[in-house]
Amino acid sequence: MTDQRFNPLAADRRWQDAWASTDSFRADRHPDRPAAYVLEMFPYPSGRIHMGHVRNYTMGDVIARYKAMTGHAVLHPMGWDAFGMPAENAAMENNVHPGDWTRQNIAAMRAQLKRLGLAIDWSRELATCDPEYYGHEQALFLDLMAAGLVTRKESYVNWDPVDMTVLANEQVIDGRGWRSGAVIERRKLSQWFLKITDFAEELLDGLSDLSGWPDKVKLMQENWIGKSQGLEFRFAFPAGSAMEDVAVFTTRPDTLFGASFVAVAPDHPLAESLSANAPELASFIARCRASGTAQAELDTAEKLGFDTGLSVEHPLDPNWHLPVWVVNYVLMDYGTGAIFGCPAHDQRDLDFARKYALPVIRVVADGEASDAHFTGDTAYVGPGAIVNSHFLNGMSVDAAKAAIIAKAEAEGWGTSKTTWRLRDWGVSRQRYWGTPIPVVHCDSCGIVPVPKDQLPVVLPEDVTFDFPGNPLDRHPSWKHVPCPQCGEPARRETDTLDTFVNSSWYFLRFASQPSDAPFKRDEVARWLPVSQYIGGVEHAILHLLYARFWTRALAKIGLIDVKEPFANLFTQGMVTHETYKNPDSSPITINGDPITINGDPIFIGSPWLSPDEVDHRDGKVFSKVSDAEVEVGRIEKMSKSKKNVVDPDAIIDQYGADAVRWFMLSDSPPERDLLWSESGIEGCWRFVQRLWRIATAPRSARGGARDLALDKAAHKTIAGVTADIDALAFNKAVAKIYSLANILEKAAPSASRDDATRIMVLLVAPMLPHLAEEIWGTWGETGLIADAPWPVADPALLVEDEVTIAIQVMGKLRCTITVAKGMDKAALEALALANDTVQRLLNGASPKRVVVVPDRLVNIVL
Ligand code: ANZ
Ligand code: ZN
Repeated sequence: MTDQRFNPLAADRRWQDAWASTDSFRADRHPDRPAAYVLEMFPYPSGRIHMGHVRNYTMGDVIARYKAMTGHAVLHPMGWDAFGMPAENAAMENNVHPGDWTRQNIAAMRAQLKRLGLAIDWSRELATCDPEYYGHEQALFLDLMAAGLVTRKESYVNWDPVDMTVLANEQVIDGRGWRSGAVIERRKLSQWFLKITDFAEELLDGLSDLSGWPDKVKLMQENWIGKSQGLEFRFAFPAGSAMEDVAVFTTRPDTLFGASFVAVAPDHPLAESLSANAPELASFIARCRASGTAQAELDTAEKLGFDTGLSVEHPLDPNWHLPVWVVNYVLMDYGTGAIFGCPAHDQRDLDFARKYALPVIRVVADGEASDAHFTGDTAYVGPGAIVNSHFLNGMSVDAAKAAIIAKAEAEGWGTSKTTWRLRDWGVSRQRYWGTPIPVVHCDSCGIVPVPKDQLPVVLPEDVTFDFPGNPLDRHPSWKHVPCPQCGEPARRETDTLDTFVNSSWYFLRFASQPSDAPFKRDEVARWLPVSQYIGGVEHAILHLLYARFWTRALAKIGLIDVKEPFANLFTQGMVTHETYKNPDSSPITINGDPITINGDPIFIGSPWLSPDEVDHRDGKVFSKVSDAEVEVGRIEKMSKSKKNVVDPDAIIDQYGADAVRWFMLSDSPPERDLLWSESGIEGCWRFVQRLWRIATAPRSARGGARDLALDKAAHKTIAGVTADIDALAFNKAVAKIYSLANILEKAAPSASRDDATRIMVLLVAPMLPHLAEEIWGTWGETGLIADAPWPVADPALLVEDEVTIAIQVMGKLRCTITVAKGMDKAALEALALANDTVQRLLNGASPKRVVVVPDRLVNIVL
């Protein structure tokens, strides 16, 4: 006698133990099978798993289990992206060592992930903060260095003078450090760079082969790489001037007759040299430098300019002089660091020209509008005929571009030029919790790589975080080492690598983990490219571009044979929840005015309540604390700041892993957001119980008659679910399983029902693995269902052998009949005429004519 109910708490544990003790998910179990590498972006060990992780890992798990059942050797690993700032912040705030904090978080999150019953090969688990991992990373860095793909150069960085560190552009908010709040300075520092720009063309061209990637991600990468074709040319100062020409880059040489000024970046050598004798210009430049280096910030910031009083000659008309300005929106590190402004056809130039009352000349007709005098505050950037431009008049924009470039090249004052937005990747971080850059600075030998047999360069444990700056730099002994080349006293590099380096090759290390090398070449060849990669779209650019770059760079230096790491990419939607406004919290005020920080009011208590701090009654929501009614806020991505999070552990305790997994797959298409609801998870739990009842209902005596309709329904479900999982349309697969369950619930005992039930349980095994194993065991099947073969649909049972025929009288649809497919005309006509509705309409008369289209319709003409 089986239990009336499926008990997830007992079953989850039992099957997780069974999978572990039989090494069910070891990637090396089936060396003879074709490989399938299923990977979800590895988590940052922040402390606890959130629902976004649960959704991500459940999807990957369904694919991994499905691949195993369809005869693949599956690599489905898990690891930890374990370096980075939050660990150092925790160290500063709570006085814990970043390593201890990280490892505790890993332990907690590993335990949580295991409760989901993921089919992971835990023997390959890695953490990027392990010296075994980052030591190999250091070796790869040295290989890239030897190949000339690493450089050290001066560059402008965002410098936080309080935290004494370089900040990424995203960490500068309104010109201040995100953590310290200090005003950010632009500083020139010597930094390590990886030469990703050497691969710009390849990385761009390679996108066209990535047919398994979402178009939006490819487009974002394309824009980020930013290939621009245009003209580079020089503006000369009038004859007699000793000043050097100003080189500019433009993508719109067709607008050259619409030029109204020339502008250089504050860091342009011309601006710098002029500022030596112009204190006002010097202070203008200093003001520009006080803001961050982020493009987005510069694009939206107010346009500022300084008129140098100089002017240059127009290349096509030496009598036409253009004023030279220094402006804040031109960057030194793009193009040549100087532009000509054409306000009528560039919004930034127009904003600038209107502010400083510079001329605005139309040179591209906007429909009928062709007047040289341009009005309004919106630049015209569309296509059109060139106007007010001498020999270019009447040409299209493209034709005029080509004409000017040809003329410039023929006359020798300019050349056609390709410019890239992509910059070399600055990987230096003045932080402790990262991979030490494995070089030594020696006064006599310069920069000396640490010999490979001395790797890993291990982080010292005894560091302090009680004051700002880089703990590696101020450590009393760590950096003092003899030079590996001459043996004289020298200094270790104290910069560590950007954490994006850690995630740029972890997928290679998962494929094999030798101790004496980063990976085995043949294992990389066996497993890569990743068959299915899944993660958040927030990684569309940086992580995915860096990983593509590393893969190509390692291929170029001959370490691996694969060029693209991820054959198929899927970016899943977010998990969302209602927000609840705390009725018992109020803004802190002074004299009735709320106190704000960065524009946000400060509250007494949190302004939000979490889902378990509220009660739902009679369609309303109340605070559990005060019983006051709660205003329900917007549905938003689950986040700590809005407190609208649901803890996966608590949900698993209550409903079991399978119900949570089922919820993650149901309802929403996987690329869309998924709204978490209490009623939704309850519904999933009830469905798990229903499947248990269906599967454990008494079986028929063997050998009974077959139920053809049920056989067909079951095989159609196999075909449908298989196609849906292949397309990652998990919600559609779920819907098909619901309808088969409905049919089975009503079916009388028969051999067909037993077979269809078995099929259904196999089909849900990747999604509800604990329930499926429990049923499998109850049935006395041998082995684990995780190892069972995926059902195959019988093509004969997929054939649609009934069709619906429309019956029309005088062209008007009157009714339909269902008949065997392929029925001949005479039989169809007879059936139609015998139909009750038709008989009534005929009223004893005989039809003039009957038109029959087999398998489609019968039309009766009276
Ligand atoms: C004249 C012009 C006329 C431009 C016009 C645009 C429109 P993309 O496509 O992004 O490559 N530019 C060039 N160097 C710059 C720099 N260092 N900082 C800021 N802006 C710069 O953009 C190229 C265009 O951006 C160039 O074409 C230049 O302005 C500007 F109707 O030249 B254009
Ligand atoms: Zn030396």
